[in-house]
Amino acid sequence: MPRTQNRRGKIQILGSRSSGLVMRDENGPEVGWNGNGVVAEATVLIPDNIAQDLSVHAGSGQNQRRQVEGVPPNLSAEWRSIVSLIRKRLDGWPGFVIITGFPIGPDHDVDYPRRLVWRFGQYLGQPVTQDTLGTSIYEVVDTGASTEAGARLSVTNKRTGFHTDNSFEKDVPRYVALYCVEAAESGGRSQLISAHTIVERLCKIAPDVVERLKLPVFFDRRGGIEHGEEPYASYPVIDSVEGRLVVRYLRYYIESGYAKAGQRMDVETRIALDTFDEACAHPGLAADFSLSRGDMLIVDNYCVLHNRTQFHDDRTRQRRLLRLWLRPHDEPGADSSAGVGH
Ligand SMILES: O=C(O)CCC(=O)C(=O)O
Ligand SMILES: [Fe+2]
Repeated sequence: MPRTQNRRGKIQILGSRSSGLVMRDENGPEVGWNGNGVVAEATVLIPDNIAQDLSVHAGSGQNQRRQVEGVPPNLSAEWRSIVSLIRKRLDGWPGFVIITGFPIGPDHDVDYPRRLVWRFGQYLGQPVTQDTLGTSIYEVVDTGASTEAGARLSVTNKRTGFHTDNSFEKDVPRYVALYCVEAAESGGRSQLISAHTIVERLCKIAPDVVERLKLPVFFDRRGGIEHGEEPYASYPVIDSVEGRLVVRYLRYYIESGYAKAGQRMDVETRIALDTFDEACAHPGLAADFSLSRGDMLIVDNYCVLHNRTQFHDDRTRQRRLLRLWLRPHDEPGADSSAGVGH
């Protein structure tokens, strides 16, 4: 039985089953899957009557000050059971959830989606900041900025490549939530891949690659730095925290991380990263779907990589997603108001 092990924990690979492979983190549930078969299981529809309840709460108070409120003490039993189903999908198998049925109509004011994600997000976890400005609700929109000039991929219309968010900072946010306010005219599909599936595959076909990826590589911090800090950092791609697999990856930022660190990437590292990319590109491994207006995707950012395909906007309407990074309420440190990274 292949087995990966690193500094802080163990990831045990148990075998495979038809819907994907079965792995067990030391402290985690069975995880690992491939293909689109999981999408239906990962989809949660919010029934109309319950959705209306959220809509009423999010419906007023334009530009109100956003306080971190946590789970409302009077949250209804229906909501509690939906939240627990979502947490089950996120913390167990398959490690992501697509939530449909959030009310979003033409009459809602522009700030309404922000209030809605802010309120709903806190049913699941505590929002953490996403940049040096302290942004907690981050707009994913094509601003026309250039990645060559230092912009993050999330503000362009480019394919992002399979990645995990904030891979270049010490604290990796556990949940990444993306709420679709407007879909693109074309493209902008979501693709997800199980890190467990990739690691298991690599253990089988290229164990030396796994060994290399457990050692640090450079990452570009993409502007997320305070005065005097280095613009790059180094972390392993394959790591674990308290027995859970944690993958940090974004190939473009790794390439520019080496450039910023003034380091040449050695051949062994390049082969390891290429092999990781090839594993992600292996046919049939990724779940592939489109988010429609009003849908929310949430991934366990420790062990599910996401890719956004290139997109094209309508001349009058831009694709727009709102992104939250959440720390589950029951995770250590969740009651602190400090954000992750920068
Ligand atoms: O545009 C998307 O669908 C997601 C972009 C992305 O990966 C992110 O904002 O983290
Ligand atoms: Fe992302």
